[in-house]
Amino acid sequence: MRFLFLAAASAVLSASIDDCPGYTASNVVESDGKLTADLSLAGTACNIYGTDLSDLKLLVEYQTGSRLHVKIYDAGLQVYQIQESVLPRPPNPGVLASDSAIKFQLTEEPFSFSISRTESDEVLFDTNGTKLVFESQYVYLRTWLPSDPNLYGLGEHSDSFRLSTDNYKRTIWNAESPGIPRNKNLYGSHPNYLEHRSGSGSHGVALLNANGMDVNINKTDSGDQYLEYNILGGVLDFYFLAGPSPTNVSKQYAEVIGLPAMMSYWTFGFQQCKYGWPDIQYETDVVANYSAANIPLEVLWADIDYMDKRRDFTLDPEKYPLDKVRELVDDLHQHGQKYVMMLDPGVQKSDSYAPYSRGVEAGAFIKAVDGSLYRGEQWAGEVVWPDWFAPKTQDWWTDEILRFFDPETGVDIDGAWNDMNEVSNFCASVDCDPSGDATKRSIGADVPQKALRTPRRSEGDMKGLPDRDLFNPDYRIDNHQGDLSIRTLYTNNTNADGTVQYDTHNLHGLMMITATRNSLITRRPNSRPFVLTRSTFISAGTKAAHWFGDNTSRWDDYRIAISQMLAFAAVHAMPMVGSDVCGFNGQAQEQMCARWALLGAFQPFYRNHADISAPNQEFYLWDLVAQAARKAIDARYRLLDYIYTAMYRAASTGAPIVNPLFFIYPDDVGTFGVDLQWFYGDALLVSPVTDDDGTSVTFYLPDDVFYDFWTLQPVRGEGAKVTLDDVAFTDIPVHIRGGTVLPLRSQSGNTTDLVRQNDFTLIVAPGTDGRASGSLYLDDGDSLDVGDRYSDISFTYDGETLRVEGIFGYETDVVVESVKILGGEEPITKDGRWSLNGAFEVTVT
Ligand SMILES: *[C@@H]1O[C@H](CO)[C@@H](O)[C@H](O)[C@H]1NC(C)=O
Ligand SMILES: *[C@@H]1O[C@H](CO)[C@@H](O)[C@H](O)[C@H]1NC(C)=O
Ligand SMILES: *[C@@H]1O[C@H](CO)[C@@H](O)[C@H](O)[C@H]1NC(C)=O
Ligand SMILES: *[C@@H]1O[C@H](CO)[C@@H](O)[C@H](O)[C@H]1NC(C)=O
Ligand SMILES: *[C@@H]1O[C@H](CO)[C@@H](O)[C@H](O)[C@H]1NC(C)=O
Ligand SMILES: *[C@@H]1O[C@H](CO)[C@@H](O)[C@H](O)[C@H]1NC(C)=O
Ligand SMILES: CC(=O)N[C@H]1CO[C@H](CO)[C@@H](O)[C@@H]1O
Repeated sequence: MRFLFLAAASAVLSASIDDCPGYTASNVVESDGKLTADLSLAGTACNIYGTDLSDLKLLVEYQTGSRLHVKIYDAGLQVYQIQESVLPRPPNPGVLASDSAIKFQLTEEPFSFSISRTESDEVLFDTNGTKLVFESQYVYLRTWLPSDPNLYGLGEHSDSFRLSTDNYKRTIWNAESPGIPRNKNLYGSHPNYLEHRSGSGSHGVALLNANGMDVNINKTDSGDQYLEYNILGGVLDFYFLAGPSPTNVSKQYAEVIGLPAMMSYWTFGFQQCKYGWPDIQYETDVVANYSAANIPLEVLWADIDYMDKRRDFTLDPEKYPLDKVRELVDDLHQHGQKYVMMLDPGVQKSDSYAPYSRGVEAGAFIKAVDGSLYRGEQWAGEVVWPDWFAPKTQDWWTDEILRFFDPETGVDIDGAWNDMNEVSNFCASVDCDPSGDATKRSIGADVPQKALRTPRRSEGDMKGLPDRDLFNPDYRIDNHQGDLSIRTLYTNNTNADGTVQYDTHNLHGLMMITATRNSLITRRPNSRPFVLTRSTFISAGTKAAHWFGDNTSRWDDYRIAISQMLAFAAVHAMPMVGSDVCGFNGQAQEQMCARWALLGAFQPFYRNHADISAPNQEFYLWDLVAQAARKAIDARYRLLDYIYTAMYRAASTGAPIVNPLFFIYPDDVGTFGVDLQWFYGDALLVSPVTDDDGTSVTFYLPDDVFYDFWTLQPVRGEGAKVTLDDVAFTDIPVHIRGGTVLPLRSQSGNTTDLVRQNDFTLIVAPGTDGRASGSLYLDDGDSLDVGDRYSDISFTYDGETLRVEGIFGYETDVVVESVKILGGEEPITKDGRWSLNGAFEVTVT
């Protein structure tokens, strides 16, 4: 029977899901704010992709007035659940069901449930008419959706920001993904989405599940729209978020998974990297050439080039000798600049390599079934990987970081970059001999044998069901690498805590950045750690920044970087994101690089980076690009405190640092599909030229008053598209939204340290009602805990008087030297010297 299914066409398979028995709910117990029930298999097991579990539990908790927790799990508590140590669950304050904005409704037989708005009965999530399938290696649930819904999220992907809703598959499984292929799984796993509806607003659905999955968004033959989860295991741990505004959903999601980490002021500076810089002298020249070109460089990055034989915690003795590296880092620090270096998870397996020997002693590496170390191939050749679940791994990692990055004797870095942490394994088949000749290997040719794991431990510890095929589960997710274990750790590996990679694969990147972040805090206890990661999972924003991986120097990747930024920052609670400016792979072309230098300046994380096989693309190499970069960085730096304030809001409330247009105009249907424009913060509308080599741009301007950021001239938006022609390659259209107050540094500077010393100009951009408001957050820019040494200042303008008030805990000599009220041909300017250590008012008539 099972064999038949496997051999049959997929049409037969999907029909068979309909033949599954589903579940019946019983023993329903409802108390204030809570509901529990037993779910039992309602008929003969269908065992399509594993064994049906006969007894499940349902738990429903009204956690807050706008958050409902719904969990379906096995009665025996054997099925894997994400460790609390990796992803702490939110506290449950608990409210009465009657006090909740959304409600849960149960149908006992056949079991189904719906989530709807309490006030309007509008249904948000509904599994009626479809059957839950809960098997040892396959979990299936379908919800009905409105026709052509506005769905966002389910990252990481390189598809449109507003997801396609017809025949669309989002596969979620962290994988090495050169070229960031479209319609495929990439480096990060975030199985949450936001749905927005015209009139009634937004809600969120977060699924805390780490297993590989396909989420299909599609229509039935009769045109009914649905979203369905096809998951390789784990439990259904849902959080339904009521919104009703899109921003409410972002904040509610951050409440569930944790607020984003606050970033240091300097991390918003412009950064340069390149894989393939030949030696330390060359890096020194890059810094000098930026300076000579008068393009501010804040951070210099070191890719694996610095390493001796591409091993972590080593320097190439000839190309990157310690004294020369220390000299460069000292010089950077003296000029207020920073240095960040790469650390990969693959540790070279060699007895003469001390970090390896110390790791072995600490029991820090993943072991194969026979107790030997599990081996693979990475940059350093034959490698082993840290088992982040092992009790001494963190201490070993911290110790290596403290040794190598010792400020007195080593390289005094300012941040760490974690790459290849999906993890990426160059071994592409089970026949791979990592110690052998890499060139003889075929890619993905061999299918591993079935590998059953025998039960070895007590029941009820939520560490994973026994007797599963951890290599080739019968349900195949659409992983672009092929089988689950291809080019990564074998999924049948057991972690130190007894869980298996099959269940925890997607956590590796998150666990590595958590460990790195902890180590950096040990190293500089008073500074905010800066970690950049390629691989992510739910809550990675609480630890690190992220760039969108190995894209390509082409216009399409320039465009898609906008969608990726919006999804991460607004839907996945990861504010500090950006693409490799000018593209990673391939040859950057001058005009595109100029446009990208401008676009990148309005993304939170701003770094130019290229592959070893790509020609150099430092901004100073072309006059046109240098000119664009100077203009872009000048504007970015004058806006630094404005975006730093937005970062603070993200870190303290979960409000997005950049906003999709519909977050600001949720009732304007014209904004729902916009993914080539965005709000940088919540006041600046960025509308770059996006056509290949184009000089004109047609973009959406909502029905509101705007002001050109560059000329300060008013522009009335009409809820329609407008076209700008002859946009030079050194220009990017940016508009200030009416109704806002922008705190701008009056002048830029060569480094963010210098920017911080400059006074402010307040730009007041009255809305259609003549009023405006804004805010400014100030602190020392770097302390991990600022205590009460911060200022959170609000600006309100009523048409006559600008009131400046709030909390003034950060003492500063910097003043407001000018207030500009926009609206007329020329702004009305009032100059003065208003201290930012207390409240004041400015009346402009
Ligand atoms: C489920 O769907 C059936 C068929 O459309 C309908 O009769 C029934 O009322 C629905 N139940 C709920 C709880 O929505
Ligand atoms: C969408 O539905 C069609 C028709 O049933 C089916 O052929 C296709 O495979 C489905 N696609 C996805 C991604 O589920
Ligand atoms: C949604 O956001 C608005 C505006 O910030 C706020 O007033 C309201 O309390 C929020 N609602 C919920 C349920 O969080
Ligand atoms: C720096 O500029 C000099 C002078 O233009 C040039 O010869 C050199 O190649 C540049 N070096 C780098 C690393 O860009
Ligand atoms: C720093 O900025 C000033 C302008 O403020 C400029 O004249 C100077 O050349 C810059 N110095 C460097 C090293 O870039
Ligand atoms: C995983 O499966 C492979 C292929 O069957 C096998 O060689 C290996 O020993 C298994 N590893 C573990 C840890 O079970
Ligand atoms: C689409 C594209 O250009 N993909 C390329 C990305 O880079 C890898 C190398 O890392 C190439 O193999 C792809 O062809």
